[in-house]
Formats: sequence, C-alpha cells, structure tokens
Amino acid sequence: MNPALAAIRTAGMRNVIATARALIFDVDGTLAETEEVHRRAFNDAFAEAGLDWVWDRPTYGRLLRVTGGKERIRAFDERNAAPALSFAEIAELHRAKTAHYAALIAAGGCPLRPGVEAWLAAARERGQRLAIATTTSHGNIDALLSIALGRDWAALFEAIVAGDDVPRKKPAPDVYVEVLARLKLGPADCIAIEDSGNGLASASQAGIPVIITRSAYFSDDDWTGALLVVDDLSEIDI
Ligand code: XBP
Ligand code: MG
Repeated sequence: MNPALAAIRTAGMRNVIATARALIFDVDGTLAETEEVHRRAFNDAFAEAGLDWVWDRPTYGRLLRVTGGKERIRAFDERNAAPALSFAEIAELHRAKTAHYAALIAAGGCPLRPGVEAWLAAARERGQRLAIATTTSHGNIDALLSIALGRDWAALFEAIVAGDDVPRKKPAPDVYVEVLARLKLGPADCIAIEDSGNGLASASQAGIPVIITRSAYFSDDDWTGALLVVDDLSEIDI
C-alpha cells in the first residue's frame, strides 16, 4: 500500500478504534515483546531438568506456531520417534519454566511495546472497556503487568481470560468468545489487538475485527482479514 494511502487508512481507523465499546488485548508479542524471555525460561527449565534441549531462535520461531507452553514442549518432544516425557513430566517442566519466566521478568522486566501505554490511557479517558485474551497463564500476565503497569494493573481490565481458562487455545476462538460473554458485548462492538496469525484466526473466528501489531517472531504471518496491520501501536495516535 502506498504511504499516502496507508496514512489515510490509518487516520480513518482512529474513529473506528475510538468508538469501539471495548478493546481486547493479546499479551505475548502484543502488549510486550515477551517471547525472548519465554524462550530463555524454557531453556533454563530444560537445563535444570538435565535435558540436552536448547531452543535457539529459529527453532523457537517454528515452535511458536504451536500455542501454549505445555503443547509446545509436547510438540518438540514428539519430533522424536519415542517421546521422552509423560504428560505429568511435561506439566512439571512447564511449571519450572513459568517460575523461570517470572524470575527473568522480575529481574529485568519487559517493557510495554511502543504505543501500548498511550492506547490504554486513551481508552480510559474515553471510558472504553478493556480486556485481555491470551494463551499464556494468569501468573505470567501478572508477572509482566505488575511491573509494566504497577501492582493494581488488573483493575484496568474488566475481563482477563488466559489459556487454561478455556477448553481450546488459539487459533480456536474460545478465549475471545469467553471475553465477549464476560463483557456481555457482541463481537462487532469490540476490536482485538493481536500479533500472530493464530491470534488473528482466534479473534476472527469469534467475529471480532482485528488490528495486528507485528511482533518480532510473527512479522511475516498472513494478515488476510485483519482490519489494519501496523508495525506498532504508536503508528496510530488515538
Ligand atoms: C503466546 C503463547 C504462549 C507463550 C508462552 O500467548 O502462545 O504459549 O508463548 O506462555 P499470547 P506459556 O496468546 O499471549 O500471544 O508458556 O504460559 O504458554
Ligand atoms: Mg501474541
């Protein structure tokens, strides 16, 4: 799209975004570039468990197409003919990974992506409702946002739905359908903000228009059907 047309399109979106009844945010890759911290946490847990697994960036980029940390570990283990880990062992390994993630975030934090804080503040100014729809866990959301937004971060969001709150993770629509039910809003009343093809598919299947903010690991996904695609939310001054 030529720059002039892109600018007109982005300007036109301001009103669409400002008049939505609710903005529903994905977490990993959307609110913050967390996946490098997740990748380190996985590798720390593998080392601690005595596994000779090390996920480098290209490997992790491929594995990220599997949503959910437990499912991701299982997918990697099943690449071998004879998987090494039981479901219980995978659950334990994921618990260790989650502890490492919290420690890494506490030690170094992970800043909100450009434009996120301004979008949250503008939404509050307008009395717009906010929600979270994510594949990760409540513990990981709290670890990230209690530093990035302060101890009372949860008060900003009327509905917070995480991966294990629903039967099926993204790209299934379950988390978004649950958020709509808790907000008592229809899909067309809302806008979802996402960073991945799985997130786009999940929100779209729930009937919600999606703005994509491209993130490091998903910059080349297929964005067909997105309302708008930006490099980050600071591109739209709302
Ligand atoms: C991204 C995911 C999560 C994280 C890792 O979630 O797919 O699995 O990569 O977190 P989002 P867990 O929907 O926020 O983009 O290990 O807790 O799954
Ligand atoms: Mg994401």
